[in-house]
Amino acid sequence: MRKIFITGALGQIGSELTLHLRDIYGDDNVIASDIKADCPQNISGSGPYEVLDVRDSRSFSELISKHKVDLILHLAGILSANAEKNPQLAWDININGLYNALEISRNLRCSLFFPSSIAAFGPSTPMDNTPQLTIQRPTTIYGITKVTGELLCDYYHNKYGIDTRGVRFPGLVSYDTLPGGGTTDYAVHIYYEALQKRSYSCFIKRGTYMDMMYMPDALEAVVTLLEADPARLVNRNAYNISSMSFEPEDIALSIRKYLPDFVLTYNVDPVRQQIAESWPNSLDVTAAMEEWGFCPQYDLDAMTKDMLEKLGVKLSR
Ligand code: NAD
Ligand code: AKB
Repeated sequence: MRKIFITGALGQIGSELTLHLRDIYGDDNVIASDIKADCPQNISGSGPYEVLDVRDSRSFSELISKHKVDLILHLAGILSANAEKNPQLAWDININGLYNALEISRNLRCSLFFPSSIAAFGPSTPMDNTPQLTIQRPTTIYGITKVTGELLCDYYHNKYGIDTRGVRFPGLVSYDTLPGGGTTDYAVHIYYEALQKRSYSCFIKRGTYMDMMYMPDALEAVVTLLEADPARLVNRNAYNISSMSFEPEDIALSIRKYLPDFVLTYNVDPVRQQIAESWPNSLDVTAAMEEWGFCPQYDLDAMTKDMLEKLGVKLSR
């Protein structure tokens, strides 16, 4: 059985991925970690939890040895909007944290999963049906750390034979844990405020398309890639994945199918708008489908239905 160590496990992805992986691989085989000392009971009560700053290479390495880990899922990081507020911190955590994870993987012979992002593309990238292999000249510090991460993972695979794998996640929509300071966060906040206030003031401009995916499809994609036959993984570190592309009016229309009085207004944030405009409108996900069977289930309306149901229950507690 695999021994899996997750960094940044209390974030939007990790808080759900930890529990999903514990269901599959066994509670004791999935060690969650985060820089935060306060860990929710559903994570700390169902399996091991360690406090770790991924920049502390000695503690990181000791934990990997202590738990006899063979696979690191490196989720710790600073997302796009927060990264623009403090680019030096974003570089430190996103790059030095990843470097530590890669060096530990080399020294202790672990496999490594690293999530890249649609942010790894930039304004000179073809915007529609963005190819798997294309121009990558991002203009955000977050995107620069993601391209660097993709290349570092390629390097460690080619030079040291480390089994590195990764995807370029689109914006992820979920109801369990709020997103951690990104540009696509509006697509989560809109559901909360639709239920709580029947209105939402959007910081992204009408007509701005970005790729998105519902969290259950993201969790399934990670497991499918981790279990994939390595011989088939040509683009192993940075698969384009996505299941929908929409702009704010599309998600408002979808919400109105269930909440007809929902009102969408705009109060555009220039920083996040500029970031959004530098990212693709829609990705070509053919490589992920062909090389490891990526097969998302949720389109926009299916996601809206499930989000409103599950979030409604959560908010009424
Ligand atoms: P998040 O911001 O919700 O969570 C990140 C976690 O990392 C937080 O719990 C935070 O406490 C932790 N962290 C921050 N600095 C740390 C440090 N120095 N040491 C240890 N932990 C630290 O992010 P997320 O949405 O869960 O994203 C996880 C990864 O997936 C990130 O690399 C992100 O870039 C990538 N990603 C996310 C999305 C998305 O829409 N959620 C999309 C594309 C890529
Ligand atoms: C962000 O908006 O920063 C993230 C991402 C797409 O990487 N959700």
